[in-house]
Amino acid sequence: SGRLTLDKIYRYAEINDYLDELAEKYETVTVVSAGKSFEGRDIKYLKISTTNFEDLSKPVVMVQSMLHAREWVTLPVTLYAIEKLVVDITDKDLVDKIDWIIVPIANPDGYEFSHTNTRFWRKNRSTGHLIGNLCQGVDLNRNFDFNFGSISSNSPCSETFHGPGPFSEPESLAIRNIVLGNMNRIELFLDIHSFGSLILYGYGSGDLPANALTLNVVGVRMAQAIDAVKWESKPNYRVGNVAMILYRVSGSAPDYVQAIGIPLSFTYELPAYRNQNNSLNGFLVDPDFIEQAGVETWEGIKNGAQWVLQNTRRK
Ligand code: 0X9
Ligand code: ZN
Repeated sequence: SGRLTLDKIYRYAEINDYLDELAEKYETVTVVSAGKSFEGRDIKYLKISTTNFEDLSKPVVMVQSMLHAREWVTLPVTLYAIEKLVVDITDKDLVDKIDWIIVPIANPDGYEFSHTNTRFWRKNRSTGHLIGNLCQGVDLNRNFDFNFGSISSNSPCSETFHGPGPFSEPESLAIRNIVLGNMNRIELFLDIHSFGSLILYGYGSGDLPANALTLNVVGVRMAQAIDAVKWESKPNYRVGNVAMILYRVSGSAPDYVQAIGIPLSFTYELPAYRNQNNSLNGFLVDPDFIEQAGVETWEGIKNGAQWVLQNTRRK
């Protein structure tokens, strides 16, 4: 709508208002709540369709951000993608021939807490597992039901605490329900994080999905598209299996999504942009770099979506 600018990081309530405004103003946009967070905030997402989202003929690309609270730059990047899909459409086919699901704030409680209390908060804010009154929160990217608990922390105080059980958290359940509700249509799932300049595919155990070669081809194409956008001081993206090029994980969202049969599922780790002290910190991003992040990341998303268009199983 033009109301949001790319020079600041908006709060949860502002984002919700913006999503509602978009839905009012544009016929292509529907706002849905995927359910409530632990503290009762709606986990809102957009369905974008130029025809009718309920007619099931088009492939769906799903993008989510802010599963980890402190990774602030992932939010404006997703808002930028929404703008390119709704307001300032430069790639018409991607809008006409694909339906989109966009979840800008997958972890609203953690996100707000990172504004009001602890800037580097990562997890959600659940209390089901507290030790005394300490160690709130579960790492939502360890709480999904794939290899649950095998390569993540059992300790509530850990930053990678996996939670009391698979899908113990309302936020991961909400994401799961979106995916299951659109099971046969989602052909590309992008979970946007920061930082590392990485395009990662499964599995976190080091085992490869049956279509790992395709995942690699698509990931490399996305990385090349991002790297082709020329900005200063931008590291090249690396592409690969998460366990081979980053570390081993279990219970992650993209692994679950891949394992249940969505063809292409990636973690998209943005670069560490410069902060206001001119040093690199992936979490504290100088607002001057928000637009750059948005433009670059859109190149990657767009390229992945173009692959879906050319290879969709629905045509
Ligand atoms: O550890 C994580 O959850 C992700 N990195 S972060 O620094 N944003 O916390 C990486 C998860 C990668 N998992 C899969 N691609 N399966
Ligand atoms: Zn993350």
